[in-house]
Amino acid sequence: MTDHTHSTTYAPPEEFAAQANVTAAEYARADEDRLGFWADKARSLLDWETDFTETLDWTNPPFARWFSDGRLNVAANCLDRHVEAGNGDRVAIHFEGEPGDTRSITYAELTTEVKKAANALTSLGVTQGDRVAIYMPMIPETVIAMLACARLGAPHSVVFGGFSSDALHSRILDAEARVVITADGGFRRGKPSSLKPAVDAAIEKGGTPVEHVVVVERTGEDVDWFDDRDVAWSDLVGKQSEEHTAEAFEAENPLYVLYTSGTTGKPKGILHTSGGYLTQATYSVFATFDLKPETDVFWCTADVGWVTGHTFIVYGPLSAGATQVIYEGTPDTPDKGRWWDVVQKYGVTILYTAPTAIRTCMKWGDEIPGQYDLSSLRLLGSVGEPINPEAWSWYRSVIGGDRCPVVDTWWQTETGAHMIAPMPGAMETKPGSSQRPLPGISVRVVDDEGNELKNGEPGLLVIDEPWPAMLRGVYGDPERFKDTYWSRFDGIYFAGDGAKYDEDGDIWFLGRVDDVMNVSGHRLSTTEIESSLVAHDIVAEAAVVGAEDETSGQAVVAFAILRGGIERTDDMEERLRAHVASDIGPIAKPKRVHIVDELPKTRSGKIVRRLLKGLAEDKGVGDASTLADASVMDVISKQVQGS
Ligand code: 6R9
Repeated sequence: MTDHTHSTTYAPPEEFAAQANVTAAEYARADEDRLGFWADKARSLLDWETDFTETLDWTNPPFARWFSDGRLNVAANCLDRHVEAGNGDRVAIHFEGEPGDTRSITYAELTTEVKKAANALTSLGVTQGDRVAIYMPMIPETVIAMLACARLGAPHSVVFGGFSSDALHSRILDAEARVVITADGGFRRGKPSSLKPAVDAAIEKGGTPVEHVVVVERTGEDVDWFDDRDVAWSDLVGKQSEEHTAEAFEAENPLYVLYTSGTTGKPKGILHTSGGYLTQATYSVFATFDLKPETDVFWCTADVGWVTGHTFIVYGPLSAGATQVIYEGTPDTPDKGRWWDVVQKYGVTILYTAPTAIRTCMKWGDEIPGQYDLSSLRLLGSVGEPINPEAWSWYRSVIGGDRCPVVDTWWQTETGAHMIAPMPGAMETKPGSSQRPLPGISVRVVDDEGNELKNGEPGLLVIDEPWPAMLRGVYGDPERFKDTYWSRFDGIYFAGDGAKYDEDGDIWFLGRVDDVMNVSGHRLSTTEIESSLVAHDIVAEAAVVGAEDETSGQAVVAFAILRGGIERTDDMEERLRAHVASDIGPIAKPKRVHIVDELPKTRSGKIVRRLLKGLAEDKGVGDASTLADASVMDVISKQVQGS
């Protein structure tokens, strides 16, 4: 059997290691005194109006309190302090609109805009503790709105702009938001894509406490207007004073509620608070991304509607004083070179994106990035799914010119910030592995009984010590918080991911636990078989499911998308089955490999294997409403029936 964990590792370039923010000594320092380490980080990375005396209160687990008698203002840490330190002229945001309009906003300008927006929200009656829903495209006003809420101590709940009015309705209800901030729409795939009508429809459904809807004009499209509740952002914010003093709030003041893309059941409102979250978010940016605020240009391609956008577009980079790029639209508008054009244009040095995007670019072919100057890049990051070694290697060589370390960062909405990722200047990086917990973070891989599995067997990832950016609960539902995360193993956080150690002690993720297959009594990981398929030179992307099977319990059924320019032939399925069998072992040989044009993905790019499982088991398509594009299931379904 080929073990994908026996891979080449890559040492950082010498110059990179020599200037790195984090060296190997940091692990030892954190291991010696974990709480002392985080207390130092909180004090050195953030400005506190009142210092804290207690680092962690864990007397009432699983409800943690970090730095709880300290006081700070999160927005002032992201804005005012940089201006006061003389960096007001530094660009905070290079905004690139999809149609090609651009704006560069300095820290001084962003601070002024946030002060005005905070005054505007105050004029609508928003005060500490009030929830504000935000339903926006990827434009600077989204960041301004979030920071204005933070400045007032009013938790925001950002709802991804691609979600339906139903999803928005249930989230507004659950969060009891009295104010919604939205836009007429944004630009996607070369045309305006509306948002305000979904807000109107959500309120129409009834039962919401919404009193005010603030509307940013972005596309200029006509929208319905309700004088009793709608107000234009430009009118409301435009007339406000530029003076606003940020009040300090306690470290545990709620910062935001973010609903996780639940596959089943009511979405969970993940609650994050201020001091601990901002400490670990800021640390992640300096440690994993090795940020040098004076010289780097950081670009996280996520949407701000996901946790990755919260932590790595808004709070982490701005608290760290970074210059970053925000791009509004899709990677193939007006053509498939758009991302690389953005990298070249702004001299992006650190790029953070998802495996699904990397595989899509692989599929489009090396010639496209090859037309651009990507030499500004010095570090590449990945997040969202296990990254196949093949995609990792492609990313490193084609995008990173064989010179940029690649950091695969494992974390969750619930963890708030990075948990497992290599420190790029302190170790060799390894294709496909997230490697080690960050300094100050403690995790284990355990079996069903909670015994640690050090020997390479697949198990479950748990976090066995509280961490500063941990979720503080499920909004309004403490029982669900305990049941979901803390009941599987007593007092230990259960992440829901399968994982294993390799012989070097590096961690490999095997997909969600519900993605682990059991074929004839053998536990097989969907991720491993997908990686094997993607390593074949005709395959761009693959998804694998365990379909019910009379003889083997589950059978491996694969769905594969061909690379650009490869013509479909009759022998392909057989070749791919044989490839997996020789690569991983006969037990992993797929029963079927369906060649398809699309895979079902959520709006954050995660493959929804549940739907493919339904198809593979002949049970029909199932509920496709969480998909970015619900029509892909029809396409796939026809292709599967025809093959
Ligand atoms: C940040 C984010 C969390 C789930 C997580 C895991 C998967 C994320 C990963 C990864 C393997 C990585 N995941 N990063 N799996 N390697 N580097 O994506 O948050 O949307 O809450 O998803 O995503 O399954 O449990 P969220």
